[in-house]
Amino acid sequence: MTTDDIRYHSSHWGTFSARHRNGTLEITPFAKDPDPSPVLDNIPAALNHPARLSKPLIRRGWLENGPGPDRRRGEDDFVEVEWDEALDLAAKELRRLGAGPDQRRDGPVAGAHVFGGSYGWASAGRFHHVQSQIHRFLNAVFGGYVGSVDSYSSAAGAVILELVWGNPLNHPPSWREIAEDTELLIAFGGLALRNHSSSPGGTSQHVARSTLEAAAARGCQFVSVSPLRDDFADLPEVTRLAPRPATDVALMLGMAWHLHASGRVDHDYLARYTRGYEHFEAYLTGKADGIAKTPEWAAEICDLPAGQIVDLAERAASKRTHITVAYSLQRSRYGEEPIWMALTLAAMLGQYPSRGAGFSYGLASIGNLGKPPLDVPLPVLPQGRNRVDDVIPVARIAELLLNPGEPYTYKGETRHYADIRLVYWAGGNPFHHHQDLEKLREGFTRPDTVIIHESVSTASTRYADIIFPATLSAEREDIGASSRDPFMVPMQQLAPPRHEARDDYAIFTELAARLDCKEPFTEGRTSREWLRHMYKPTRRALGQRGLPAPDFDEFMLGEPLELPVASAPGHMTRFHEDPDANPLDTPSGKLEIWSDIVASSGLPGHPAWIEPEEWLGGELTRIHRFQLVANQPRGRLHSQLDFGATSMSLKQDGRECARLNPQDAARMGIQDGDVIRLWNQRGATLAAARISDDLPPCVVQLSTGAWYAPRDLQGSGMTCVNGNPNILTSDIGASGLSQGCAGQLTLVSIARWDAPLPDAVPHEAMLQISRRRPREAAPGVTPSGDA
Ligand SMILES: Nc1nc2c(c(=O)[nH]1)N[C@H]1C(S)=C(S)[C@@H](COP(=O)(O)OP(=O)(O)OC[C@H]3O[C@@H](n4cnc5c(=O)[nH]c(N)nc54)[C@H](O)[C@@H]3O)O[C@H]1N2
Ligand SMILES: Nc1nc2c(c(=O)[nH]1)N[C@H]1C(S)=C(S)[C@@H](COP(=O)(O)OP(=O)(O)OC[C@H]3O[C@@H](n4cnc5c(=O)[nH]c(N)nc54)[C@H](O)[C@@H]3O)O[C@H]1N2
Ligand SMILES: [Mo]
Repeated sequence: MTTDDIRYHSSHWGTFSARHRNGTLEITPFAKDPDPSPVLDNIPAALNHPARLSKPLIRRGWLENGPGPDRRRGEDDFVEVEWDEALDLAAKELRRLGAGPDQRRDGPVAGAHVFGGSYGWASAGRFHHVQSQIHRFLNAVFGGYVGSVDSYSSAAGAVILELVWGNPLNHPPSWREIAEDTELLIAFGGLALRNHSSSPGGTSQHVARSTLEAAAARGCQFVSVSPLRDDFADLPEVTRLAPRPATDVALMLGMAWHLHASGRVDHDYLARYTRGYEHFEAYLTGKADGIAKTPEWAAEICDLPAGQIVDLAERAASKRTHITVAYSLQRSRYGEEPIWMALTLAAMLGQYPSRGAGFSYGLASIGNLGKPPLDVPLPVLPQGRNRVDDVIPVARIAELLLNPGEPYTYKGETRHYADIRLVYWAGGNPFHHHQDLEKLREGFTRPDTVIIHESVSTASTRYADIIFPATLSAEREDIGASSRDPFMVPMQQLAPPRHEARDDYAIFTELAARLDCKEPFTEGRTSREWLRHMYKPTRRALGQRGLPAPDFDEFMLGEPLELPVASAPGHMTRFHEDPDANPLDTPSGKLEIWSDIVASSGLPGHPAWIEPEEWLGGELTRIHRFQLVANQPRGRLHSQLDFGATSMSLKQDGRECARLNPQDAARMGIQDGDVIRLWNQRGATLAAARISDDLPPCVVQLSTGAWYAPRDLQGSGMTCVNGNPNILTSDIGASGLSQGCAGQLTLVSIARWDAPLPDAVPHEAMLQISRRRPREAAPGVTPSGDA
């Protein structure tokens, strides 16, 4: 590549161009992006970072003793081996577990003992998207795998909405309506611009800021309901309410009671479009349980003045109001309830059929959701057929590994956990994303073998037996596109693969060949041939619409290509026009304020306030008095590129920072910059204190994403020295209905750390890697790196 050679690429947090200058990669955000994300600046450090994995690694205990459950997994060192040896050993193990061409016939499926749910965000790019790759591979060689459903992003919310509203993806919000028509936007969980930075598959235009500014200029008012001030942009006309975390349902019930008591409920709307309001009304008024959900009742729970609750209800009733709920509210115990209650509140207001009014889910969380859908198909890599009819709700991973055969409930059914012998993970970081990491550690001792593909030595690689070093997206070419983003990006290769890293596709191809399954996996195509093939449907559709439709080679050498968007009215609009002709995809075809399925799952059949175990109004505050908010990090996407410039600039000595309120800090003698210990019954973590008025007393915020580095510290027990909050969070399901991730909120204690301070563990020191001694080499294999 010459110094002036500018190339395009895409990431989940933005489209960009890049060129090499003076030995570094210089990144320029896409010119048509009005508000690029600072997270882009994490990319340059990644290419040559010492945390990059350079050769395949095998865990010593596995290499010496073979597969099997092993408590040393996570403690052991790793031996560097040559590619051929690693691939041979992996293929031999996959074969032992049943992989091979026989799995393509009918009959029992070996994949029933393979967990391939492999949750994670991977990278942008339609072909190298490694979740698609791993599923295709496991289908090809094992006939299938135990998968996962829902996501850590949205599980309780997705499950409840599917039952009472229809699939939320069919009812996307619209930035345009907010810019043009909304008069009052009430955002539960706020609408954090930092979160808008990322959308799965990539985003070429960050539009939240300009949309909110346009709405504000038109006179739209905003209410941000959130414990953090910076969960909403600094605009005029923002009312900020900070109820106790996890009490939004009570707040909404107080508003609903006021609407009821003041005759502001739109009964015509309820009769025409909804089902079961009478059950809810009996609960609201106390006819059912003797407790009227008055603003005063709500005020006690939320710790907000009742007058503010009444005022919010009045404002909502007198303006064209849009209620949006962030995903964060459902990543919580009984996380179904705030989502369902917000939908119910919007229905009671009855303005839903008006443009810009009504309800939306996730507008604050995934920026592309509010953009119009595309009018052409995008390139897709087919995943093949999974013959194993067994999935876990994604956040049950530790339970799955610990409790084979045990029952659990999901969506009103009882199911049983599979017996997993092989865990194969690529494109995710479970020791980032899961809760109660000490429990997950225990779970990972159980399988016979754990295989991971990674480009860097994340915490999860430490719990593997075989680690294959993968390329970064920047080291390969691909097509970047996402279903609601208007640009398709030629992802041009920015750098050659580092060390011996290989593309996931190349790794799977080599394994498939050793298992006599190469043809079904590759269909005879190279990566480039796949890209060319996958590009065809999009090109054809562009041509049919008379739009510019460059051929594949032209596209790959060109600039991001603008795609047409669909203008047909959304399903909710059609439903409101004629609910009988265009019913919702719910059991009754209506918006369900009462759901028989929910009622049969052990939860109330209508939205309700259910006291969680860990909240600031509960008993447990006698032991742990702070509410930890473990939200998404400002400076990176999850744990990805945590060593990058933006992410590192927000740390102190390589350690994550936690924010707390000045009153709390003063009482505990904590100064800005002191290291604090946060702990509870599950574990402890160290973080650097940042004292801030942006959050209320008794709330502490520590975002996710610091690389988990547990140390058994004297007097503190198992302690993450890097500041990962998931050693503290609980992995209990949101409820027996959804079993969703409830990791957002946890009760913790806090104190200044006065003992000798252990250093944070640098990213490149997560694994203990040994060069192999010559006598250890397998027969016929040349030992590596022992010169
Ligand atoms: N307490 C708490 N926990 C949470 C959350 C919370 O709010 N609170 N949020 C949850 C949410 S919403 C989510 S989505 C999850 C996110 O959890 P994850 O999606 O697991 O997190 P990432 O850090 O994005 O992990 C992606 C991994 O894939 C690797 N990778 C990227 N590209 C490639 C590739 O091409 N090939 C291979 N082989 N590997 C690749 C990266 O290096 C990285 O390690 O975390 C969840 N965890
Ligand atoms: N920069 C950046 N952006 C991201 C991501 C990232 O890792 N980094 N991750 C992306 C992903 S995968 C997802 S799923 C989305 C997630 O999107 P969200 O789930 O919406 O994001 P969070 O930051 O976890 O939470 C948003 C805010 O909700 C508030 N909150 C927490 N609990 C409560 C509560 O009980 N009541 C109220 N009213 N507010 C509460 C917190 O103050 C928090 O800052 O973000 C995406 N965007
Ligand atoms: Mo997410």
